[in-house]
Amino acid sequence: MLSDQQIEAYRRDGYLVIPRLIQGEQLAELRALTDRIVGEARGVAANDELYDLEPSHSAALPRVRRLKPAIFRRYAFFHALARDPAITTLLSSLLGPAIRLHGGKLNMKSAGYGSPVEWHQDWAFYPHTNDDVLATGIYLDDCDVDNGPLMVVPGSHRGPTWDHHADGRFCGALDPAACPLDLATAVPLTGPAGSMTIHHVRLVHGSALNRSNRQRRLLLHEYAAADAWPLMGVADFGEFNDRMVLGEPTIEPRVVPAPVRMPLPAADHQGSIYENQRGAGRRFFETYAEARH
Ligand SMILES: O=C(O)CCC(=O)C(=O)O
Repeated sequence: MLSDQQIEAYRRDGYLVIPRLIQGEQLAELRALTDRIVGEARGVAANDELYDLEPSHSAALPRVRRLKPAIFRRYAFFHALARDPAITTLLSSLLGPAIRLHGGKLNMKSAGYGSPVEWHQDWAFYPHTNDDVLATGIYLDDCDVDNGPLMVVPGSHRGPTWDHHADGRFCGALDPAACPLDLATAVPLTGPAGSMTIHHVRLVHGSALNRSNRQRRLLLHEYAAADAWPLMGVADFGEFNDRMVLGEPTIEPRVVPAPVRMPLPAADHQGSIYENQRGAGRRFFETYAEARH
């Protein structure tokens, strides 16, 4: 369980880092399996159900940007890790006794060219009936300020839900020039391999291009309290309930007055946050990376 101090910090700042949560054989298997799946991208020509590819990817020189949610269906290891009691027990301190997995993915951020993720709130992608929703991120590699750590704006989860649209369509990124957010207060979430970050669904976050010579892989899991129902609807009720990772499901959503904007009309570039953000025309992290190097 989390301590009272950790719970208080999460409520105030919107994030936590749990150092070295995943260790030993479990971490070794996570890294080895990821290497194997990425190796199998050789020969893949275009984005598909499993792979989101860097713009510079070619079948001969595979460059994977993200492993998509299909990893949880295809690989028992990833399916089990998202449900590991070491994680769900911690999260019950924040989300209560009944928790559903909303989704997840593994972002690669490879050495030298790993793509940035522009500032955004996950809530803009998947608003729910209440905001007891968060994402965890497990670092597969040691992560410091140079290899593209997740960056968060403390306390921003208690503020507005910012506009994530451009030219009248959802684009998955907010416009820092149009939001009175002090990005100078952003904090990098760093830690040794196996550390786990936790961020609130409304927290503003992003990450820079990885120009270091070390990769930074981050396994993201999104979790919701069972009574937080997605406003975009439930396509398959059986599958929805199969994603319960702790406690019992409910058909009685809890509704709270959190500020919401719907991710509609849908992005021009569907597929992943990287694809969505192509429509943003905002490239905060390009100049950020230039300034740091
Ligand atoms: O990989 C990262 O650094 C950030 C990822 C993220 O925020 C997302 O995919 O929603």
